Amino acid sequence: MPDTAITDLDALESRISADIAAAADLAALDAIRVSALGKKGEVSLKMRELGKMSPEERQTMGPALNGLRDRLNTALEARKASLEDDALNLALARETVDVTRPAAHRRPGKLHPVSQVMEELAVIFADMGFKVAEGPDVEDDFHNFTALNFPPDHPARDTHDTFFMEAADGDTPKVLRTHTSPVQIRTMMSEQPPIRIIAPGRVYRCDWDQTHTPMFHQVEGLVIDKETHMGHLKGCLEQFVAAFFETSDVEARFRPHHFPFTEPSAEMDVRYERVGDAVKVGSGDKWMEILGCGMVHPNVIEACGLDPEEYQGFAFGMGVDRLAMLKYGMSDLRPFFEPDTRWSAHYGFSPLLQANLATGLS
Ligand code: 2U9
Repeated sequence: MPDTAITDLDALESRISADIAAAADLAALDAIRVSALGKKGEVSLKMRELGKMSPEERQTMGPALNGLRDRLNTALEARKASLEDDALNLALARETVDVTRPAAHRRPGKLHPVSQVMEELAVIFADMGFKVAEGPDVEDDFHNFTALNFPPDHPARDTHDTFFMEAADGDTPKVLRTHTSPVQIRTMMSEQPPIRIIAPGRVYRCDWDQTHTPMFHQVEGLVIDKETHMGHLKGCLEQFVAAFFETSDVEARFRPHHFPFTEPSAEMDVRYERVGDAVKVGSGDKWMEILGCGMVHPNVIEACGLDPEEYQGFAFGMGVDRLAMLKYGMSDLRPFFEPDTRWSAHYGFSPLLQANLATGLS
């Protein structure tokens, strides 16, 4: 009798082991565990019969059944670990990232018009040999005012225009830069001419109404060399306007003006007409002020440690927000500084298209 019973157990073990090996997934494997070792499983039922056996039978069948249960548990654990490995490998294979795939165009972000115009300006001036220079937003009085030939009582230093910062103990008082000109001062003090730079960036003035925001964007330019004159300034700025407004007929006029840091100083107007919301430069009967400029004041050259008898130069400055509004037909400045995604979807630019002079700026 025990011999037949042992043969039955061998057959049972072979069948269940084969089922375990063939289990396709964790759910199927668990079903096999329950049908073999669960409360009413085949092996459990056989163990329950031990109580009805004679002591001799029990002596053979007890260890045989215990051994069978242990081996099945081991086989179940091993198969479970292997199925979990397979599932993980499958997930990892599915989740691989193909870095060569083009970006999905479902909801691409947009480049802000100010960033777009900044890039266009960098491309245009790089073509004329200018480098981009940057400096801190928090400046000291010397770099923001004194070195730029602002007299001590100049109205621009007034608290109404300038954000003054509280100085830390023992530190020199600081201001939020009111223009990017301190970047050019720093460059002149640290580099030898010839210098050709543009300084794009944020500037701050205590002014807040329909056409002014307390932070706005400027690009200024500076050329310092021997024998630089107004003809260079005029040629450079006319070439810039032609490239920026993508036209070959720029008609410019220079009106005398005053800045502390340039002498002589001028404002540059260009002939234009309105076409829809945007402006067309080169035709029409209106004049539009585009930028300020001039020959760098000898006092500024001297304040930076250079000899004004040996070096001269020209400089210019313009508001980037206004340039963006003119070129891309935006009549309101306020949305520039608001997180409205409908506005940026409409007026924004593709971040994947780089401005360049060969195939077009925008
Ligand atoms: C150095 C020497 C000279 C920078 C210049 C202007 C003229 C100018 C305004 C335009 C509109 C600022 O954004 S705006 O309000 N700027 O008209 N800026 S010349 O002259 C410099 C700068 C640095 C060392």
